[in-house]
Amino acid sequence: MRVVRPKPALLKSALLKPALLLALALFAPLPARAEPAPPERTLAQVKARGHLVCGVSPGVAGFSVPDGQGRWRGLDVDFCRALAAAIFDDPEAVRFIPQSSAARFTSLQSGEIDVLARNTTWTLSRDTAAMNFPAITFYDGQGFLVRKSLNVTHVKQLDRATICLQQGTTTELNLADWFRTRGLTQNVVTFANSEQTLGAYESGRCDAYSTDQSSLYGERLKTAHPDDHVILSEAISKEPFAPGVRQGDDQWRDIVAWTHYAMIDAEEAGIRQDNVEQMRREAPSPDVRRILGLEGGYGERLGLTTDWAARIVRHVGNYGDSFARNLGDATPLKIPRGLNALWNQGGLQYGPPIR
Ligand SMILES: N[C@@H](CCC(=O)N[C@@H](CS)C(=O)NCC(=O)O)C(=O)O
Repeated sequence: MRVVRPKPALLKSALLKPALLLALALFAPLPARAEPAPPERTLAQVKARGHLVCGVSPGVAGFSVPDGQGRWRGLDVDFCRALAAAIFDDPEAVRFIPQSSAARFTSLQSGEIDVLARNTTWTLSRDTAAMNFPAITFYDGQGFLVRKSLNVTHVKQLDRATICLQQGTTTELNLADWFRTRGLTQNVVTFANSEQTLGAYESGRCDAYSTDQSSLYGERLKTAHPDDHVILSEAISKEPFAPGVRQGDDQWRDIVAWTHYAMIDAEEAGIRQDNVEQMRREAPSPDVRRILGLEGGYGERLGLTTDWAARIVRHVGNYGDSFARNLGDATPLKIPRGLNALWNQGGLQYGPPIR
């Protein structure tokens, strides 16, 4: 509330006019109102608990999926481990809670999870629904998986086709918009999870399976005969994936944002998981020194330690390390860097400076 103080001239005349004086008394500056309750301090809660609680997808290859030993793996999983590394110097200090598409936002709101790292698209309606999206960790778009035998190469050839997709996602509205604006007809069948959606597609119930292109790489490999299916090259939407946090905790929002930027900036500066110790010893440039905490107290400004970013790269790697390990050419998925290349290599991944 803005407090309006009476001007001196007005005060003077008020002394002469008791009625005005009374009015002024009534509108006199109120005692300062109680400050709003301090925002929830997620970092303090995480530290007190001794581990991070991270909401992830139940099973999207390359992003978050338990391996044969039950160990969670993927780009989103690495992001949570990077946060745990920055906070605890321990990438294992994190508990993963699988989240369905429909329940993920409620889990964040209720405080069940500290952060949602789950192939989740940043949209205005989600951003204004009591959550924030601190940084884009993966740029994607909505795609289509179809049988090669259909001989479809463009999405518009799916006019009147039956398309399987998942409830509680951005997919349904994108599809309706795209088909309607082109005067095309779509028959949509929706399912509660990706297992059911893929099952329906494989059984022939639908002509196409539509979701984020990055998910379709893994879904295709789950089919009995991956070579019988193709992912169309066209994307019909923008799907910027970002971790989600609750509104009202700027410190936590900063930590989540800068964990991603530290991984991007480290890649740009040539600091990798396999050379981070050598980089710390040799500290070849001011940029490297600042990122690795040899110069300036940037980690402390986040409520972390000086070596927060060094911890991230040592335990998890830079963004390129994580991308290569989970999605790149050395993995079965072979997802191109594309829009997720660094900004100076033709992509969109751009970390603000650590300084
Ligand atoms: N990026 C989209 C879609 C995210 C999404 O939920 N995708 C599904 C389809 S692959 C998924 O992750 N399913 C995992 C599951 O049900 O196990 C969004 O944020 O709405």
